[in-house]
Amino acid sequence: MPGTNRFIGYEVETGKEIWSIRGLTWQMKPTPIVDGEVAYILGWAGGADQGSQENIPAFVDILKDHDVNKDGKLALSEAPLRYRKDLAESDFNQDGFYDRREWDKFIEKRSSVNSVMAVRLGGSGDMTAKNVLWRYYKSLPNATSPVLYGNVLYLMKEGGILTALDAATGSVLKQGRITGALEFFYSSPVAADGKIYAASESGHVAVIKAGPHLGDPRGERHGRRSLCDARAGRPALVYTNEKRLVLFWQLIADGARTAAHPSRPLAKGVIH
Ligand SMILES: [Ca+2]
Ligand SMILES: [Ca+2]
Repeated sequence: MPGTNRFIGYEVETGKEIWSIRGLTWQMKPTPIVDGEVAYILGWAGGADQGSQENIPAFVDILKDHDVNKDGKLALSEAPLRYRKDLAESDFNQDGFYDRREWDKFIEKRSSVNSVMAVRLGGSGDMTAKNVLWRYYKSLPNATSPVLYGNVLYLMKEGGILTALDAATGSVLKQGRITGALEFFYSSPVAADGKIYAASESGHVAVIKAGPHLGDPRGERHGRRSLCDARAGRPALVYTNEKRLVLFWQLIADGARTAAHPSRPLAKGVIH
């Protein structure tokens, strides 16, 4: 299960933590993919792209220099100015002060790095050094989950940028923009019938030939705005015939209600 900064394996019967992987970003939205013994975990959070990390002093050191009234606590007003904006979210018990635990979590947050990573499952304790197979740091989606299809991992980023990664190594096979859908993507793409289907916020559904070369990505408007405004995660099922594309959306925001939305017939030539 992915959480703030760690991917954790729990014992199903008891919920006891068995192993973990460090290095996740601090705000996880996409759903990880598990394929056999390997999991693919994507996370993107504001201020955590590679290169924007900060070395925050340890709690004992920050108290030494900034506990002005010497009460053994760090008030927000005592914190260095450059930390205050980010610190607001780290006062977990909302008492206006930062204790050791809250400060340690702030250090972890400001050192976390956005990435998509492949990890081998299993082990015991901290498996970060042994089980991280690869990480990739660029063109990461904020909300959409990746799709693994064949040996390719697809990332659908807002702005209509689709990246195909070699699932074995994390290297980029192809990256391109989806013509006609250069906009936000909140619902996750799905794969079926040799194609990737991606629906944008305003209802453009792009059909892209799967594989390392991505064909020629194009978008055509087939959905309705309300459909994609649900920001509902991944369509549960997609099938096509010669004239019609059908998407079944899992409406998480509506309490696990499933809806089917047959689209207008596909324009000739959209499927590559
Ligand atoms: Ca103080
Ligand atoms: Ca506090």
